[in-house]
Amino acid sequence: MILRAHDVIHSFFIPTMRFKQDAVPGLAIHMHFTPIQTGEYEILCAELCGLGHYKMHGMLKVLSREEFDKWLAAREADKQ
Ligand SMILES: [Cu+2]
Repeated sequence: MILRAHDVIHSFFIPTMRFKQDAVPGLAIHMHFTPIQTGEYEILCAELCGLGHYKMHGMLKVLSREEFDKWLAAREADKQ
C-alpha cells in the first residue's frame, strides 16, 4: 500500500501486527507486509494529529485465497 497525508503527520498503526509507519505530507510512503493469519485487525492512528484523531481508525480484513476470490467475484459482478 501507499501512505499519503494531506494535512499533518499521521501514523498508520496495526497494533496486533506491530506494524507502524508515519504518513508525512508531501511524501508517498510505500509499505509492504505479508499477513500470516486470517482475521480482522484494528487500524489506528498513533500520532496525535488534531481534533479528529479519535475518529481515525478502521479494520483490516485478511481473507483466505478462497474468501478473497469470492469477494472479488462479487465485486466484479456488482460492476456490471
Ligand atoms: Cu491521529
